[in-house]
Formats: sequence, C-alpha cells, structure tokens
Amino acid sequence: MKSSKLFGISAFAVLATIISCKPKGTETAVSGDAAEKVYVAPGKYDEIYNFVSGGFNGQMNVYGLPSGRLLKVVPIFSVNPENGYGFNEETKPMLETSHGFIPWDDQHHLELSQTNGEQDGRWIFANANNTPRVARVNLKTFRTEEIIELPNSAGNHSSPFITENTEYVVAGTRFAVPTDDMNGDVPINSFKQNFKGVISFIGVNKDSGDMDLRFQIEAPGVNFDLSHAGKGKSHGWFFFSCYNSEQANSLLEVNASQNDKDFIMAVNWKKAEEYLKAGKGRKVKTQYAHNKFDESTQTATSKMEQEVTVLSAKELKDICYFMPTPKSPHGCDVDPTGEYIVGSGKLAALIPVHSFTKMLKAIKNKEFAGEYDGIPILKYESTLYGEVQKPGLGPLHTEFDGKGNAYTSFFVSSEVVKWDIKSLKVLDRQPTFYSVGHLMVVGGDTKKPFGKYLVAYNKITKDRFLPTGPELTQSAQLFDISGDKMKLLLDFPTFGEPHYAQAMPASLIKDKQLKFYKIADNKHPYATKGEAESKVVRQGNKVHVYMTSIRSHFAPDNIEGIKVGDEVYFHVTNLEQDWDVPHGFAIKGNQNAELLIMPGETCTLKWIPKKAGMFPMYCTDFCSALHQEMQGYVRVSPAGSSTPLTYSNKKGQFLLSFFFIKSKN
Ligand code: CUK
Ligand code: CUA
Repeated sequence: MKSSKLFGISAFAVLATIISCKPKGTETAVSGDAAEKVYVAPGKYDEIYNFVSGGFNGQMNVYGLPSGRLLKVVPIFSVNPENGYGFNEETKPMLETSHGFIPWDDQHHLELSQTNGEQDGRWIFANANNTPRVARVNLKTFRTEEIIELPNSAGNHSSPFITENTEYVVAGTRFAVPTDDMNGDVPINSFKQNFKGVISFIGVNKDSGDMDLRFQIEAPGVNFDLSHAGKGKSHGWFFFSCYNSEQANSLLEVNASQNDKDFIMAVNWKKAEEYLKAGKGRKVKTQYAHNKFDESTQTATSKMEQEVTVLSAKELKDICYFMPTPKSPHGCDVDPTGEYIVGSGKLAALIPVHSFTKMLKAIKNKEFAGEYDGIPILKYESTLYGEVQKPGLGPLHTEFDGKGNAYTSFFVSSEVVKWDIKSLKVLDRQPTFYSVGHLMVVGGDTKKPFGKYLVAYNKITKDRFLPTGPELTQSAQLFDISGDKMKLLLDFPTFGEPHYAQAMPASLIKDKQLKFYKIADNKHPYATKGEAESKVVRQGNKVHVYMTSIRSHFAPDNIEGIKVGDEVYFHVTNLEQDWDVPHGFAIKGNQNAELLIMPGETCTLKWIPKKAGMFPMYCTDFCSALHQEMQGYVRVSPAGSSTPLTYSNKKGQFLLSFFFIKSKN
C-alpha cells in the first residue's frame, strides 16, 4: 500500500492512504448500499454456492454468497469427529495411501465438473498437496466419494484442473523427484540427472464419475505450480506454469529466482492420447491407493493399484512445449475463449499474455529458442500476445468475467486489478485487506463465467476481525463486479487457509440434493432394516451389534455379556425416512469419534472396552423432544466371566442371544 505512487493507484485510494496512517479501508472502500447487497433476509436463500479450499485442514468449506454464511464443512483429506469421517469403519478406507492411513492433508485447489466448458453441478474435485491425491466430492450428497493417490509425484500443487468435458482431471507435481521405478536413494545434488516433474491425467467416467489414472507424462525436473486446461479452440491442450527452471535443490528463494523467465508448459494431451494408444508409454511398477465409497453399501474400499503408463516428453518430441514466461510464474489461467493464456510471475513487474493461435503457428514454423532438457522452447515473442504493463506487485492468479475483462490478484501490493484482455489496459484496482492469494469470479475459469461477484481470499487479516490469540482468522472479501468499478461488499472469515475456490449459481444443484437414503436400497452388509431384526451376535471375541435408531430410542438399548478383550462393532442403522433427521451414536470411552448416521444409512463404530463396568451410550444429535431419552447401557464384564450375552429390544424384554457363533480359531 505504501508504494501506491508506483502503480498509479487511483486518486481515491491515494487519498484513503493519506488520510489514515494505517490503511483502514472499509469505511472508505465500502459504499452505502453494500449492506443491502449482501443482506439475505431470514428464510431466503443465497444466490451462490461458494466452495472454498481449507488449506492445511484438508477440508472444503461451503459458503453462501452474497451473505458469506458458512453452510457446511466437508471433510475430504481429514478425519472429522463431527460425523465420524475417517473414524468409522465405513470411511476409514478413504484415507488409505501407499504410506498407510493418513488422516490429514493440505488442500489447495477445487474444481467443479464441466460439460462443454460450463459448470454442470455434478462433482467437485480437490487436491491433496502433501501426499499426492485427488478426490471427488458428490454435489448431491456433499460427500467425498473417491480418492486416488498419484504415484511418481510429490507436492500435488497444480491440481486438480479439468478439461472442458471433465474428460480428465489433471495434476502436476510441484517437487521434482526420482520416479517410483528409479532408486530414490540418490544424492540430492544429483537433481539434474535423476529428478523428474511428472504430470498425471486422471480419466473420469462420464456417468459414474469414477476416476482412473489413465497416463502420466514425464517432463523435466522443474516445479510445476499451477495449470488450466485449454477450452474452445484450445481444447486438447493443457497449460502448466513452472518455476525453478534453474533446477536448484537448495535455498530456492535465491537459487530458483535467477532466471528472468521460467516457463508455461503447453501439453498437447490429444497427441499424448494417440501415443498412449500406439503403445508408446513405459509401464512403471509402483503402488498407489484408489479408494471408493459405494453409495449402495455405504462403505468405502481401498485398492492398491500396481502400475501406471508413463509417456516421456523428451522422447515424444511433440507433446510438450515450453513458453518462456517471466518470472517464477504461479497462476496459469486461460480466458473463456481459450485464446489467451495468462501467466502470473510472482517476481515479474508485468503480466504476460500468450496467444494460443500464435503458439500453434510458432510450433508449426519451428520458432524455437533452443531446448530445455530435450523439450522445445518457443520464442517469447512468437507466443506472446502482449504484456500488461505496471499492473501491481506480485501477481498470483487471474480469473475472467466473460465480458472481456480479467482480474488479477497481487499479493505484495495487496490488491485486485481489473484489466482489459484485448487492450491489456488496467481499468480498475481495489485494495484487499490484506495480501490476497487466490481470487475467484463465479464460474471464472469456465467458458461462461457468471461474472457478478469476485471473491478475494486473503492471507493476512490483522485489525479486520476480533483477535483470537496468536493466530488470527483468514478471510474472504466479496466484490461486486457488475459495474465498471469493483465494489467491496463484505468481509467474512474462513476456515483453515483458503487457497483456490469455486462458485456457481445455487439453482444448479439446490433442488437436486439427496434428502435421505432409501432404507430399501441399503445394501450395507450389517444393515438392520427394522427394529424386530435388531440383534447382538458374538463371533469369538468379535461382537456385532445390529442396532437401529429412530426417534427416540435405540434397539437394542441394553446389552450385557460384553467382556474385556472383546471387539465390539456397533452397526447402527438410522430407520428415519425423512430429510435432515440424522441420529448420533457414542459410548463412554470410545476412542474414535461419534457416528452421525443419515436417514436410511448404516454406520459402524468399533469399540474396544478396556475395563469392566457400566458404559452408557447415547444419541449425540438433538433429534426430538425426547432426544435426551435416546440412550442405553452396555455392561462389560471381566475377561473370562460367564455373564450371558443378552440384549433388550423395544418392548423392554431381555433376550438371550441365540446368535452365538463359535470363533473360527
Ligand atoms: S496457491 Cu497453493 S500456495 Cu496460490 Cu493455488 Cu496458495
Ligand atoms: Cu437421536 Cu438424538
């Protein structure tokens, strides 16, 4: 903010800076009708769903816009005690990887599925940065349905971006590493010989959404940072920004900031598909987990895949091309027409815009400026459409409004800048509070942006919200971009660290939500479809409790004959057949989490009692006036004791368990 004169900030903003020694902003930046524009009256719905990445909490947060109201937190790469995700037996397999169970990750980018380059409201994809994975969340249930791990990768950052018909979810690796079929136990300073940057093309089944790792491309060892698919005329191509073309392996802050230009790598994936068909790939033996949640059994399974096909960019000369791009580019964004490819160089004092048409011509005419590790480098002038001059400091990301305008976030100068794609002229700039990372226009990376709102996701908020100890909330700022000038409307706090986000008109999915699971369709192997069927079954030291829940009791609600050393599985089926009537389940001392069981669903809590005694269990979700009555007891006897296995059904009778099955051992 201090360096405003450098960037030609409007007189208005300069004035605001002079008046206040500390940039206060809100009073000056927010116009009188802002409150009216974000006010959603009680009983009214928001206009937009905003899906915001949770960063290091591994979750996705769903907000309504323009109100900024938090609607839901969806666990993806995280365990969630609120609903048992990652803790109950059904969902534990979702977090399996080749490194074992991982209850956490760093979630940066979200991408909504598209048909013909427009949002279709079916799924949203999410990346895990640390242990490379891509997830698919179903937008009918707001549940994570599938997670696939990515081999030959590390730091899955330029991910998960999709092609215009969701043919592929694409993921580029941030850390170059030796591929899984090489010995990774090599000196770090052998980077240039041994380290590769691999990008993954994950196929998506049109109907089911099921993902499969179709192929990978092995590219030089640079750091792929972000990417976006071509669209329209550039459909069939994918663009990846990369930094560290210096191939430094230490003190990157200095050593990876030497070159004036790094690259955007253009990938001809249609061509790559041809090579794949022609059998040009090398089969790499590796291991990666593929986890799927089956809605009919309501249970996830984890499968370890063993092989992936890798195409070499170096050998297959015409699938990858480097476009020089100043300097350490971060965002890599393609405008709605597919013609303009915008690179945002973190250390660049301008924004380069490449032309897809010029790029094709340059490839055809071999306008090369040499090679980089076997990959042709196109001449900067040959692909460049033009540069936005003096836009701001530290450009990161660009989105589009579909009306010929681009919006770029500037981390260092802490602002959002609107510019004209054709003329490359800066049209407007607004300060953010403070240090914006990603920004998002509703539908802003599709062929048809909705274009009414822009949200800036800020890294620093000191002095904006009530303080909360050493760590302050991060935030989002909503702008109205319907007019010539952007107007700040609202600040709202966010969960975790927000990176990229997506948003779409609520009308796309609002009336397509699953209201409950049909009990008749429940194929869970331990489902109990009526109270009369509730029972307790001992198999050696394993005890399976087939339990039902309905307002306001469990069946059975008293169990005796559990012994120390038993493994008890509570398979609780929620018999309700109505919208938004979950029941909870918890038992004293259970070391995992509660269950939160949706109507018609079955969930399993594993419980290993450690000592003899009386263990109350109860429903954790206030489900009816008699919710507090929804409780029961489990009596635990010492190991080897002779307490018979009995349980009570609804009528209060105690039944001796006739389901004693001898342990196979
Ligand atoms: S990002 Cu991951 S460092 Cu700019 Cu997409 Cu925040
Ligand atoms: Cu069921 Cu409270």
